[in-house]
Amino acid sequence: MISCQIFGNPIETGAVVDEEHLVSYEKVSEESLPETRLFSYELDQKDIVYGLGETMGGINKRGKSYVSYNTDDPHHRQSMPSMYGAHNFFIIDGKEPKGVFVDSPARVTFHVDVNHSGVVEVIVESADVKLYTISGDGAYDITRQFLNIIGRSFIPPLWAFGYGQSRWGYKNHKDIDKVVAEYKKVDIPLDYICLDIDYMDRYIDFTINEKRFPNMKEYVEEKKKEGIHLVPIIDAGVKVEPGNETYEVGISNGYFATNEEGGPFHAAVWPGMTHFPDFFQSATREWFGSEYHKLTDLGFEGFWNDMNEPSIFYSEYSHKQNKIDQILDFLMPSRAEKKEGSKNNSYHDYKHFYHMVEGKRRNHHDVHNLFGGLMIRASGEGLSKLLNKRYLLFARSSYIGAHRYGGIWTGDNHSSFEMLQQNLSHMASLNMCGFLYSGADTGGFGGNCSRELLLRWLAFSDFTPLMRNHSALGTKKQECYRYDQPEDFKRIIALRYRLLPYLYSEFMKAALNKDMYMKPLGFIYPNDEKARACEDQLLVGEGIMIAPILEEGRTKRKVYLPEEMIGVRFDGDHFAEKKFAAGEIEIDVPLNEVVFFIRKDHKVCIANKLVKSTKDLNLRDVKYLGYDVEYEQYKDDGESKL
Ligand code: MIG
Repeated sequence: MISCQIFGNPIETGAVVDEEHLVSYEKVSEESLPETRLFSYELDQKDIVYGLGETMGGINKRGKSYVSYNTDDPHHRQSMPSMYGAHNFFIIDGKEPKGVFVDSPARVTFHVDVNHSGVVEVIVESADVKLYTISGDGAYDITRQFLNIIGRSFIPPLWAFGYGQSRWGYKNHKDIDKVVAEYKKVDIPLDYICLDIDYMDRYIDFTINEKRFPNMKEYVEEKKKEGIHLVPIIDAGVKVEPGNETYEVGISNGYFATNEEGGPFHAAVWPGMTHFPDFFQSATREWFGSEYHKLTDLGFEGFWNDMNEPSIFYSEYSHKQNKIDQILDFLMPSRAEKKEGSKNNSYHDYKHFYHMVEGKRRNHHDVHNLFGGLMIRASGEGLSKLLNKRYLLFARSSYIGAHRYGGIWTGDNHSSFEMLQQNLSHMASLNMCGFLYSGADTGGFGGNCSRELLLRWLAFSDFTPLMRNHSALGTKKQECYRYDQPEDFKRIIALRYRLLPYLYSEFMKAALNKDMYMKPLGFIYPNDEKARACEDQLLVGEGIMIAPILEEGRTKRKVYLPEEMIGVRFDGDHFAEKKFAAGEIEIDVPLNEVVFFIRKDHKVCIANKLVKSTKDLNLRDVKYLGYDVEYEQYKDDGESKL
């Protein structure tokens, strides 16, 4: 049962599509209210609070406050209230389980049992809001109802499930060729390489630096023949420069967001001064989406969207303000701590930033959380018109609803085991709000990644739909071939490619049936307290449970089996199976092996042969592991639209 209370005059965010008319609507107040406590609930001691998508912390969100206010802050830490996305859906799983979705593009604060208060409170800054509440038979049922009303997840092509290599710092075709050649040399499969901002002409969207990539069209084609897709980045800001066609067309058609005087809003990001497309207007979305033809014409079929919070380095407003701000922050450290966000999200910038929303001028601050998601929508809608097959798209900032047009990655994490654990928790909560195609920067973006951490992280990423090794400029280079004994990396990545027939089948079934691909244990074993409390294991599709090593220096770990399962150990070549009774066991997991579990009465299909890229993968050439039952494998050509 889903009901929606409408307060004031909320704008249409596009989060809920409700194609089956499952929601009953009720207008609660005609007027917009000021900052309001929208929801409050007293928890029982055993209640679990699941959800909130891309927020820091564990699978159970109790004990913290979270603020939906999309923020580019590359110093990920447990105490940060906001990340890049606004995913205002959570579930209180107790005696009377309840799902709540706060549909508002403004700032929303969630206090979830802070200091053991036992209370969940939701505070909205703007009470023009739709409040959805969902009752049902437990957390899983409620999530499925929610996924039903927000619509089907984005579905990328099969190659997007391969292993991808990325790094901020690849400058030209020689750098890319080297990555391809080195991966070949160590015989590790690879499906795509991301092009970060340096492929562009001076960071100008939809351009190519022709000195660095002289014949891009031929080059893209040549790489595709080798089984490698190139995936360029597109940033939110369009460089202000006469001669930049995107800028000129944008200006003459009024496609850019404005300042108080009604002229285009200026702010500096990578290209220098930029204007931001006003993604709130459908004409702007259509135009920006069609700009991708400049890249699809060159043969590109996959893209990533960055800086779409939007992230702003400075503007004329924050610049003036910054000095005063800095002095005040220095004099009053508590003031600095209280201000949410980092240097790239300034209230002083956003205050001067306006959009046309449903025919009215609105200040950016009031609709902030929707900006990034609308860029995903513009890009996705454009790409589906331009290509007659599926596209890959993943972005940084998002709002629920954008999951229908693209996936997301979780931004600038760093090389630490804590971030690997965070990646696992994120997969649970992101799946709850439809972002099935997601993943983190494997190995960590900031900092230097050790051999041990990269191997353990890859062993987890083997199961996440987006499996991309990405790192920041200036950090230790993180490609697998740079570490000792690359054959160990090959063993771990080989598991991904052998398991692809199952992983792809389960992802596709989840997407097509509006289901989750990865789930917390408590969703499937709701009456098992140990399963409910489990923060370091996940279910992958219908049949697999994973229990990765998430701590440094460990080669053993405890695993909780809620029911009898078959443990599978993969050493790079062979799959050894062993049955375990329900209960707690301890397993050995050397650095170059992966162990996972097959649920009782389930089976898993694996590729007979290890391929070098999904180009050569035959989804029909499989054998089975696990129990002697039927398995219905989803198969298709991996690229036709659905
Ligand atoms: O200000 O394009 O999160 O993945 O490598 C940094 C450079 C901009 C942030 C992204 C990261 C990317 C980087 N970008």
